[in-house]
Amino acid sequence: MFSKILIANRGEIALRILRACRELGIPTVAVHSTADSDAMHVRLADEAVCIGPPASRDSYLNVAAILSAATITGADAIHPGYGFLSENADFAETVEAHGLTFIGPTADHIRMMGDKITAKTTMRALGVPLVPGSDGALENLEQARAVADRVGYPVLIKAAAGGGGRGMKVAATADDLEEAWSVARTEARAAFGNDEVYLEKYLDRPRHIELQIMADTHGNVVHFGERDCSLQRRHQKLLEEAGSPALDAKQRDEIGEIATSALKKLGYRNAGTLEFLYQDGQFCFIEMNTRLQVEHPVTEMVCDVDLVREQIRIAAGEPLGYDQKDIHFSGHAIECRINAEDPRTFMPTPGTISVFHPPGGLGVRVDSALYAGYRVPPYYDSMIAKLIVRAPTRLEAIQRMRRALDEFVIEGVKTVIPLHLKILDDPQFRSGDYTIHWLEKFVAALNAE
Ligand code: MV4
Repeated sequence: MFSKILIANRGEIALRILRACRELGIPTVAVHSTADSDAMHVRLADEAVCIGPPASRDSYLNVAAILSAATITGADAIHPGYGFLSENADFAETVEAHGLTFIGPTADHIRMMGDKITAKTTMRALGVPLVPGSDGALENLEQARAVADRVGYPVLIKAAAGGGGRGMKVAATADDLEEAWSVARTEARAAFGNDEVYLEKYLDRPRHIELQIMADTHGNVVHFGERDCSLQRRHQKLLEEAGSPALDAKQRDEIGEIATSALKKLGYRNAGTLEFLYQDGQFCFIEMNTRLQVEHPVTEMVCDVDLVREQIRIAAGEPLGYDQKDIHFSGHAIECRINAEDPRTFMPTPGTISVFHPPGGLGVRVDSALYAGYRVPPYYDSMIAKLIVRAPTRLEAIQRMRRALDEFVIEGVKTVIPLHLKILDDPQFRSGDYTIHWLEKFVAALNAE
């Protein structure tokens, strides 16, 4: 096992990783920018190193400073959390070249999945179902036209280097294809320095369902079921559930079997998430995330597993020690992301937290690095807390979440708590019948009132 872990992140996820390290008896090193000297992760870690000024590129993305911090403190492993350097293959490679362990997949697998075309080609070869579309990169407009004619309009042109909704263009009909093609290529070149694009049939009302995978270095691969992340606004997830209201245990077992056998053949290691669009009972793989995700707690709650602990054990070479039949799904979990934003305009509202009273009680979990008197800096993500509940059924989880949101007192900054309460009271949300477009329409209707 590791003798000391450096946590290359901030906020609630730095705390989350620190807690797993503590329970494993591993000392921790926090790194922080000058804007985060008073941050909770700095206070709670065994050691802390300042790695640069507020801007992320000078601190949390500063590879040389982070490696120096690891060297001077004698850390032997680095956990990247999510965001920042977590899906940077060069960083993973550099960490390992310095004789340290990167707590995550290999640099090669990060790179492979970072290219969305390679990711799809790989998954196709491994038997994972995909959205109908081009077989690899498109060379020219004529090829795009041929594929679009085959799969039928509307179609989407996506950037190979994109992901998370960046670099996508819809062509509703054949008349729109040329325009979509050139705009997508130009934008991809400007945004990513890579103008490779591919084409997919546009699914008009899918759900976003993702599957949590964990693989050790001894060839054992398991899944911890799915999360439904359809409630998003501008590609920012707001509320996630485990399991999906749209799936039953049989469908979960089927997609889980396909995904785990694919990743076993791939020789994948550590945590990973396969993202699917789910429509008309069909799973269509779109992307794979090679990191721990923000919404991992809902999975932890229904599976009673500590995913960060598993990541650390696997990185240290330990076997999982259990297999798929030992993983059981119990009840339903919901996560509400609490952002310091205006609940109508979604404008960030940095400022000083004057009152902080988190909720508690049975089945309630708060992942947050806030405290009363803390100043939310303007330089980073606006998510200040995650409120997670678990209950025997989905409706009980919804009731518990409403109760917990009512108890939650955060003063000094505006938050999206009022919006969450409205979502939880909506009959269509409560029925579980929603798609990736639901939240956008719900917010527009609220703002029209
Ligand atoms: C799609 C799609 C419809 N059809 N692909 C957006 C984020 C990126 N991960 C993939 N995205 C989409 N890909 C096909 N073939 C619709 C979306 C999409 C979306 C997906 C998941 C969650 C929210 C979304 C919001 C708008 C569009």
